[in-house]
Amino acid sequence: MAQIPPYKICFVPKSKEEEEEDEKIYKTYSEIAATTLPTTEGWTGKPMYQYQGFWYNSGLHGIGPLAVQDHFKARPSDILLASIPKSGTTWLKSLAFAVINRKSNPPSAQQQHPLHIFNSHDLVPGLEWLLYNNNWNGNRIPNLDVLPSPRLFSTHMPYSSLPQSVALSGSRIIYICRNAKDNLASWWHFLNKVRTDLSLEPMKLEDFFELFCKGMTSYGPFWDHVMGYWRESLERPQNMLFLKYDEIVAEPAIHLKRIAEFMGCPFSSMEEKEGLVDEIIKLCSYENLSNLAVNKTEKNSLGLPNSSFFRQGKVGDSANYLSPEMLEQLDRITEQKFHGSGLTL
Ligand code: PAP
Repeated sequence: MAQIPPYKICFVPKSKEEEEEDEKIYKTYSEIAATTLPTTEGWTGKPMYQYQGFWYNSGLHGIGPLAVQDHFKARPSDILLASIPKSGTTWLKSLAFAVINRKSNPPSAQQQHPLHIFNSHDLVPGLEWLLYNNNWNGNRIPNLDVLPSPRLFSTHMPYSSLPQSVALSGSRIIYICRNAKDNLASWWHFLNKVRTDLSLEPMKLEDFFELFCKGMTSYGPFWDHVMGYWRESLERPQNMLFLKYDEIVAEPAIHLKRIAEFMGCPFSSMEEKEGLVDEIIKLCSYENLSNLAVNKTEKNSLGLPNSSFFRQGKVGDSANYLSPEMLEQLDRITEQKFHGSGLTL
């Protein structure tokens, strides 16, 4: 039987008055979203709304982003794993969790390791789509004070929409991104899996491609999302580590060590000699995680099968689906959008 994910302690019982207050808060956000924000048809069958320049899927994330802005208070020791979906979030969460908890949960623990018991999304909870997501949390604002430091969270929200306390507290952010072509292909497969589960017709690649290029997919525009974090990583490198999926695939050990150092727990030479870096890479590898029972058979709190976060885990797979013209168009847009920024993907 599935175990209870650790983050659930944030939903401690509240008094009737507190519950009513939370309900009121979420009702206000729902009214704001329904009456003042631009909306369009979303791929889950529920509307998407545009908030501060980015699109959110109400069917999946509810009005979580609005609640995060007002209610999440970052601690200086917090570490936030940020990404636009389908950029390697599941992988980054596994790596970061395994690194920071390696003393209490050595990767050699095998079946006892939390990554064998939970999908990484349950170990590093998403702020807006899990903790503050009214679609499933029963309109309760979570109490994140009960979590011990350093707290690990994730978010898909754009940098410009994060609550001010993230920058003011000096908390750290690790951002992962992926080239637009593989990101798009991964998204398209994922959303059609979700649509099939919801008994909706699959979306044609051509239609999704058009939406992606217009920036009208969840958390899009893709390029603005990446650029927001890129700029911040240049401004505040001590607080923001900017990673690329394709580079981690090519040289996992180098990037794992960068992650550990950035998180404030670098590998000692003894740990390196003992092979800990390689052990963590192996534990978090696509091959290992995708074959674990928890990721093959169980669902996450939103009801999505954990298996939907694993498909291929390869670089360049988009070429098997997108036409040469589509690939070229994405390259062209990427070049235009990133021109002069120093960023290439
Ligand atoms: P999310 O933002 O919805 O959590 P995310 O984890 O960012 O999704 O992206 C899923 C992609 O990461 C999938 O890519 P694909 O569709 O091109 O195959 C998934 O296979 C890949 N992925 C998941 N886990 C790993 C891993 N351990 N190593 C490498 N890639 C992985």
